[in-house]
Amino acid sequence: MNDVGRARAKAANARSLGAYWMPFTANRQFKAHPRLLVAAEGMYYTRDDGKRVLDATSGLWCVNAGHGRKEIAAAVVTQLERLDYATAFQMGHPGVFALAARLAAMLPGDLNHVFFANSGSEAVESALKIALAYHLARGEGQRQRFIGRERAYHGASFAGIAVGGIANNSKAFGAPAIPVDHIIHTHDPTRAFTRGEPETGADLADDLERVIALHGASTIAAVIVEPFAGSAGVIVPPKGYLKRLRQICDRHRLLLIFDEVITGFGRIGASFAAERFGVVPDLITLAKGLTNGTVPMGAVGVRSGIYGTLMATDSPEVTIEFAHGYTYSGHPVACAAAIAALDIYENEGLFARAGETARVLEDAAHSLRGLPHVIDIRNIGMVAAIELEPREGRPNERAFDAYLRCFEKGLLIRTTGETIALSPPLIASPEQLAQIAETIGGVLKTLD
Ligand code: PXG
Repeated sequence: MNDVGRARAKAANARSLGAYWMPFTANRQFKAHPRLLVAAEGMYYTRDDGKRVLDATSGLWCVNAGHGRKEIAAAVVTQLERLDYATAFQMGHPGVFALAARLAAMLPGDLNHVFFANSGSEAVESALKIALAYHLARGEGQRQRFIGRERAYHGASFAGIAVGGIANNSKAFGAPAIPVDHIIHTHDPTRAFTRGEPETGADLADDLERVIALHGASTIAAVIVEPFAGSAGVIVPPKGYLKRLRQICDRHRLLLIFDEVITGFGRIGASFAAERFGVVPDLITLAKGLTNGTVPMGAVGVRSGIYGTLMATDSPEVTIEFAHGYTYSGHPVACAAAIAALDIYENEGLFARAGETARVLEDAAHSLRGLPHVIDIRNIGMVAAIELEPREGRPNERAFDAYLRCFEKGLLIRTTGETIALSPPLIASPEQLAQIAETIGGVLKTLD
């Protein structure tokens, strides 16, 4: 193709890609150098040029059982043909009750009730509202403040960015929509290259006491944390940290919300991180792996005492106890997809398998220590992070270059800031995990 031909092709390309405003994407860069995925099966995507791409990110932390699962597709088709939609308000359908019961049985402790939403963001929003409504129903309506943690991601809603701890996600959107404060994060560069949970640092949880003293416990509704921070670069909690947070919340009667949108459904070798860390939260938010990423769905697991309090009202029976919900809460198709996904997880023992394969991923990731630019490697369960030294004056550029070069070489990774985050499907073979590390290692050697 000559220069004119190339210019024409580029212009046509720009026209056809222009209409779509891509989320959390460098739109100009993408549209100049598009990356398109057209199919997926097992551990691999297929690009529009036919090349296969090994998926080291489970899509976006969601396709835990691997791509193209026929059982889910069949369940979705059957459901669409039988009952395509049923209103969630003042009406039910069998699938949503079955799914709620199934999740309640999986959830730890007495988290026996489930509220449905359509994404992680909506699950977080719903959990925060449940916390406020609960305190109001108990006569403590002055408890309105939420405590998040620095470097947390809790979705893109106004409430989510308020409790979240990533300035880049909130700085364009005005003052926080709800009263919030934040405890310090647990990342400590002096513990670089720690395998799994750091031995020391549980006392970082005591920062919650500082924030409580600042505002007064009686004004605080809940504390929300990701058991380990995902999007902000995989920050693994020190041993005992989450138990200590739980104790402090109990002491001050604050609800504890675990945002398990990433950490749930086997990601760290258990149904939920709560189980793995031996800490029962009051509310738990879920999404992503709930349907193996196939159909959007979010959910909130709720302890019996909270649900019971909101139902124990003197108002007439026809009163709506909790004025919140979505047109697509508990959508029949999402429920069918979720039940099929849970069946796969169970039948294939994928959560236990993830616990085993985690060791292989840990070794593969830490084998990159000593390569150019690598300043830290962290891991937990089927998650690993490789943090790179930033280029001087050009933040995030080196990691993004690594992302682009890996994609050229047929590997999909995720980068967040200076960190490469790996979260492969739980079905990954040891050979595929070795391949992931080998490709990244090769790319790191070529990066300036
Ligand atoms: N909570 C957590 C802990 C999440 O990781 C959400 C809530 C929001 O979920 P929805 O479904 O509304 O997107 C998430 C989402 C990344 C990345 O780069 C992670 C997410 C979203 C976008 C990017 O790691 N997680």
